[in-house]
Amino acid sequence: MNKHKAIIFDLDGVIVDTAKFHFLAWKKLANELGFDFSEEQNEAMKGLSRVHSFQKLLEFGNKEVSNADFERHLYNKNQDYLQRISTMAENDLLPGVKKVLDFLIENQIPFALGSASKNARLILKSLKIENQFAAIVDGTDVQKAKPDPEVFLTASEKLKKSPAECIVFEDSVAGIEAANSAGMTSIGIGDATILKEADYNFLDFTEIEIGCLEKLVLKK
Ligand code: B16
Ligand code: MG
Repeated sequence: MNKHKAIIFDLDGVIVDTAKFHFLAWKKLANELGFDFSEEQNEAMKGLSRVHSFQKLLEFGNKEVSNADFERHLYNKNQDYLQRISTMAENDLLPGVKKVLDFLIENQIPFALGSASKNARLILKSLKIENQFAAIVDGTDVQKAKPDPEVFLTASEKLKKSPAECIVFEDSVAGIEAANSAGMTSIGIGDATILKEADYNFLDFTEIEIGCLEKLVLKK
């Protein structure tokens, strides 16, 4: 039996700093619709699906749009976002991520992606790491978005690990809630005062010592 647990990585805000581009694209759309959108409001949208994010944005702005406009704005927002990330390459991995991935590969510790993004595979390709994942579960694979645990439970099934054997790295409140309700170990990447429901917190991957990671992934 394998002596290691498995890791599930969120994508946006954990592996790569696309969270800031989502924010800028939503802010541009909010401004076009006649209201502003703050970084604080953005925290509540992180990790949510594209559709849920736009519904939340409209709530913040106290706006309603027709179904046709809803689809049109979503399409345009995604085009804007894709334009912003079009130059993404290998060196855009967030600091410390490569060191952690290399350690997992060297030690044959399985890892998967558990992201709400429908652009996840494209982004992993740009970063040239898509072949390193034992499983990829993204916004195109699930019915229920975070904070529902479906994305992480599907990843654990693909990894052939029980939820208790999975450790999730997440930067969003919705994602930490999803990991916790899946019965997994949750690790918050970012502001610990925001991700206060996480089992462990780190500002970023440079803060994670390999020795500490070794202990976390070893089955008791
Ligand atoms: P897309 P993650 C999430 O990715 C983002 O955190 C969230 O802000 C975004 O709305 C969602 O993906 C959908 O992204 O528009 O690319 O399908 O953090 O779960 O990797
Ligand atoms: Mg994220």
